[in-house]
Parts: sequence; C-alpha cells; structure tokens
Amino acid sequence: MTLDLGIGNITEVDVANEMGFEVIIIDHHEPLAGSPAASIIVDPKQEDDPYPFKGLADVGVAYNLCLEILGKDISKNLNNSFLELAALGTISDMVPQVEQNQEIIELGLRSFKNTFRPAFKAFLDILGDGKVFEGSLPKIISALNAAESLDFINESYLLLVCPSFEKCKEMAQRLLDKNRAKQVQVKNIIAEVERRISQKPDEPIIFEGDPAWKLTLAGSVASTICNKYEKPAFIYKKMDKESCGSVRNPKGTNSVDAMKECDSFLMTYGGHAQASGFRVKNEHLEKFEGCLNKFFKNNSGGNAEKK
Ligand SMILES: [Mn+2]
Repeated sequence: MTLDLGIGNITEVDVANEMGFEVIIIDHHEPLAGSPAASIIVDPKQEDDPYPFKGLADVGVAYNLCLEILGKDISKNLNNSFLELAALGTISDMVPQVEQNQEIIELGLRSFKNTFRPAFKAFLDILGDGKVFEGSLPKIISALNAAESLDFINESYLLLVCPSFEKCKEMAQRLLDKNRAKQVQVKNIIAEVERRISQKPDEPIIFEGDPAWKLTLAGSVASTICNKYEKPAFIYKKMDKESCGSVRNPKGTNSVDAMKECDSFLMTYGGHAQASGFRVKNEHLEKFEGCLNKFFKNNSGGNAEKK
C-alpha cells in the first residue's frame, strides 16, 4: 500500500506485480501519462474521479478512506484520533486551508487540545507545561518531520503509536533535538547554494546539487531558496550514478509541466505544480538543467492561466 506516492510509478508497480505484490495506491498527486497497473488506485486527481474536492493532502485522502471502510462502526474517540493526525498532516502539507481541509483542521485541533495520545501529551509537556500555545503546532510538526527511518520504520510512527508517556517524552525530546540540528544543516546548504548562484544571477532557474547534501533536507532548502529568489529551485543530492532532488516553484509556474517537457532525461519525477521531485542519471544532469532553463525562459509565468 503506497501513501503519498505511486500515481507516477508505472515501472515500479510493474516490478512489484512481477514479484507477486498486490499494489494499492493512495495518492493525491497529479497523474502523469498513463496509470500504474495497481489493483486499487485512490487519487482524487485522476481524470474520472468524481470526488468533488481535489485539494486534499494525502492524509486527507487516507482519512476519507478510513471513514469509508469503517462506516458507522467508527467511534467518536477513534474519529477524533484520526482527525488529530489528519489535521497535523494537512497543515504540514501546506495545502490550501479551504473546504474539507479547513474542516479537518478545525475538528482535529479541537480534539488535539484534550488529546489522549501520549506522543502529543509528551510534546505539549516539553514545550509548554502540557498546554497548547501559539507556536506549539509548528514545533511539533517540524519535529515529526525531522524523523528518520530506522530499519524501514519511521521514528515519528514509533512515537505516535507509543503508549508510554515517559518513553514518548524521551523520543519527542530526541526529535526536537534532531530538528534543531537539521535547521543548522539546512542553513549551511542554503549558504552554499547562495554562494554558487551569485556567480550566475541571470539564470531563470536555480539548479544545484552536491554529494554532501542530505536528500531529506532538499525540500526545505528548495522552499527557502524559491521564496527568496522567486525562481524555480531544483535542489538535489548527487549519488554515485544518480541524483535525486526536490523542486519548489513560485506561483504561476508549473514544475510538473516543466519536467514533462524534459522527461527524456529523467528516470522518475512527479508531484505538484509548486512542489515536486525527480531522479536523474548523473550523465543527464547537464542536459536536464539545459532543458529546464529553456522551458522556463519560454514559460516564465505563462502557465498561470492554464491552471
Ligand atoms: Mn503529498
């Protein structure tokens, strides 16, 4: 079962099928050309999908699916528990806070104030004597985002399902510390990107990568750089043979359209107009960058009307 990805992974789903997996995709990203051969695909952005609201974060899609599966059997407490998670996920995915997103956030945060979940109690205890205050949510969200996977299990998951308050406090503190360290690393990468782009101020995009940069930080770096310079920002980690990166685009430009245009150089890509990702063979990096520069030279802001 894939969450928040899969709609663009035609090849990977074929491989999974060959290996004997049954694949279910629960995604909210834009479909590319063709759909993967999964047995079930839930994605409101599919062309023939009748769901009226297309702006859900993937956590919102998952929440709706839970309601659909559990039907009337869902208890008030379980629903509140889901809503707390859906609210946090919806806020952190930075989707527009309208329609069902707004509803999820409102109901989820109402429940959050009296949360039963030891993990959230632990955060609130560390951050503000157990009470919710103005800045507690962003702090909790960034801490959960700073988690890494240990043996393929995400630390945030382990924290969110941990029943012991004392243990949760240790884990929450560790994530808060990790987030602080991450902020320092992000700042250092941004400084390096800015040093490099000062040499070439006239390029229509910012396209920078390095073997030393952590892929998990690429999104944060790209966001800051894109906001500051108001240019599409492609930030990647260069590995032995391939590079993998995150993209952030100013409003009115479309990163997925740009990569569609340049997809002959790419291994995979996908996401949203304003935030997406890609994987590319290192020998194609230069051609990919050239193609993007050409696309954005010809389409600076021109896509605003299209969407
Ligand atoms: Mn997403």
